Amino acid sequence: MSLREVNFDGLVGPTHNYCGLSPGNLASATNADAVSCPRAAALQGLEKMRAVMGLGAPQGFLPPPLRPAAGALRAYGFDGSDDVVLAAAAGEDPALLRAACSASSMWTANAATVIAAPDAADGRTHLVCANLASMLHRALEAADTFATLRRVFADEALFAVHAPLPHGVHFGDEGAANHMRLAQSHGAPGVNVFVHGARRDGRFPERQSLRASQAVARLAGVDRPVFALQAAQAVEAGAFHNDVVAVANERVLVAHEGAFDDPDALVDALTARVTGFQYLEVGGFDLAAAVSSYLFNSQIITRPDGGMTLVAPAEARADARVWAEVERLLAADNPIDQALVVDLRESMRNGGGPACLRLRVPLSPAALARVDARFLLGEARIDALARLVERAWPEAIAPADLADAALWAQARAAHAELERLIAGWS
Ligand code: SUG
Repeated sequence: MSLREVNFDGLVGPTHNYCGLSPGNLASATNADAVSCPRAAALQGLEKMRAVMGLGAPQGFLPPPLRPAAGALRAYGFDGSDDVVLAAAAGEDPALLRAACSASSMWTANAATVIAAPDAADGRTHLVCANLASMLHRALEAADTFATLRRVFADEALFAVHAPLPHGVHFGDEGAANHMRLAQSHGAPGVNVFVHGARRDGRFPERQSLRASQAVARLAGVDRPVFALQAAQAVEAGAFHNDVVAVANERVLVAHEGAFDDPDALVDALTARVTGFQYLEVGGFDLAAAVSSYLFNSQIITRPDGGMTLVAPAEARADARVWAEVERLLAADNPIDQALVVDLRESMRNGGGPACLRLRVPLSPAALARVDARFLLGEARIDALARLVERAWPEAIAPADLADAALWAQARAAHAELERLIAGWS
């Protein structure tokens, strides 16, 4: 089957802010209470989409849900108009208000786990919406993301969009950030690797549970899924998702030597099942540098000429030891022969690099033709989104602004304008 990988990036929403909401995510904790720049954040994301598109990869996007999520707060007993609800939450439960203001849906690697059609029992592309149960602000995303995915992938003959797993306290699921598809090429049948945590009493929560990964594999009917435990020291170093320490593309897996609890077992399983499998282990720097540089959160894009480009965050380029390892990789005998550096500083300061910002969906030409075309991008649409962001997104937000009705009104207006723009593309 001929499949192309389409990247669906999250458009950064107008309320992007730094509230330190994610324990175990060191960037989020370090930048707690800093002033954010939503306009710059969204523009940086759009330029990254443009850069990836420039490599010949089809690009889509997922729009942000309306934030603050006044509607979600009603379930907790707040009543009245949206502004009354938000003002009451600001007074009575400021942490809940902050969660309801988060723009964290931008990190679409956590929107769902995607199982490619050739790997699913019924031959459809499966998207299992993540419940993101371990963090309140992220759990609030799940219902909106489910609705968005159903909108974009509406054709049930080709797509199966699954609801978030219920009872997330037992089935914590963080989506594609903990899933890797290894295959000789995008179109070949793949081996699906699900990386998970465990209850190991460390300092930080282990956000992906094995049971959730097993459930996702069952829902899509994955043949012989591989389950791999994250190394405890990786979680303790701040690898709250596997995509902070490992990245795969087609037959290549690039990982820090400290990423997995049992790397040999994983490499043996993949060597046995993926034609031409190459494990590119990186060990020239420690896990702390892996987490601060986010090298492994690079995207690896297969170009039309068959070579692969590493789309790396500027923070990786800025670390001499890390970049020396990149140069070694580029020079070595493997398909990655080019690096492209992108500036995602605003997202990075909340722990979200290039790969966090995109959901990969491998699609046949027939399936791509059935994706809602309003969510597929070309240069002109990126330009139009950038113009809207320049006009309507706040320039800066300090955490105290999240309780300001003027910001809520600006965010609502920006969201409405975005929806109008998208509607005009139909
Ligand atoms: O879930 N940060 C996100 C970052 C997600 C990155 N995704 C991947 N690794 N795929 C998180 O921790 C910070 C929000 C705040 O602190 O305001 C946040 O949610």
